[in-house]
Amino acid sequence: MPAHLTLSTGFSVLECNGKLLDLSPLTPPKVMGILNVTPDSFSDGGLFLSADNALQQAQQMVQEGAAVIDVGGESTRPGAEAVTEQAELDRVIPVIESIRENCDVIISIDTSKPGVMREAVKAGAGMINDVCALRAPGALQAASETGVPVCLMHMAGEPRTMQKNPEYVDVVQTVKSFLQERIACCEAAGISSDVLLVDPGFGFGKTIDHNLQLVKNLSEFADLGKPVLMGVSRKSSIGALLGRSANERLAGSIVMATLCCQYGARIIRAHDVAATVDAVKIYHAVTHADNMADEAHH
Ligand code: YH5
Repeated sequence: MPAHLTLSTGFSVLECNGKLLDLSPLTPPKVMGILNVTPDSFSDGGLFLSADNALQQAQQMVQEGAAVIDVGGESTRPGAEAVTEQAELDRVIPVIESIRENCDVIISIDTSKPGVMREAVKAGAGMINDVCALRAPGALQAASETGVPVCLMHMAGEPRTMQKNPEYVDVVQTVKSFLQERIACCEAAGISSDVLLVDPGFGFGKTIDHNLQLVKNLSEFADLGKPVLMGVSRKSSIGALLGRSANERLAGSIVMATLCCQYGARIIRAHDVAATVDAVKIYHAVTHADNMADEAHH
């Protein structure tokens, strides 16, 4: 049996602000659909139209099988500039309220700011996805007060500069130790051990080779005893390996996501929800194929 099935079956169902997220190994990995609400995602730029467009995108992703919608108002792409708390609130809060009113889905807030965490959960978010792993001043306290599950992601440096010259002696051990330390900080801050998720942060201060090592050794992160979330969708390492631009990376992203599942990921963060849901279903069917089934039917 693969290690991730024998070692990490402890977690199963997460309570996300009134909605349940079943992560038990008896069900396929879940897909988290990406919903960017940054001005550059919309040609018109108007806030009202943005909220409307965002709801339509969310509804589409829910129809395609997303279990979670990850709403982000601060671009964390390599090279991106920071945004003020008020600007981020203005972008994400109307979108979260609208999704909560219109869709039966768990909403994740992609933020590092304590004020945004608080307001987003009040507005209906059921999970916090923080690429800074609650390192911002006040973030541990804010997340603790909300009580919702938190995804702790590893990032070396900050988005503006993180891809300059990433270096590690051992990327897997460095990232694993970092996540272990953040888990300890969360527990010390009163965050329940069983609401934490971990993510090695594919593409965040890592070279292509670093990213490949993280995928190949993902079961090490599952060994932390928390559900593993992984985001590889359309990322530049996939582009570089294939020589493909962002809109040509679907097949590469799907294979990479499937491998992440094989190595123990329980949630896949993706732009292309329908194709990713197909992948996790096929992964699950093969993984749970019953060798005795033919005989039983005779
Ligand atoms: C993640 O992995 N990623 S934002 C560059 C791209 C394509 C996509 C150059 N938030 C993650 O999606 N949260 C982001 O093409 C995340 N894990 C978690 N937990 C970056 C992104 C992207 C960047």
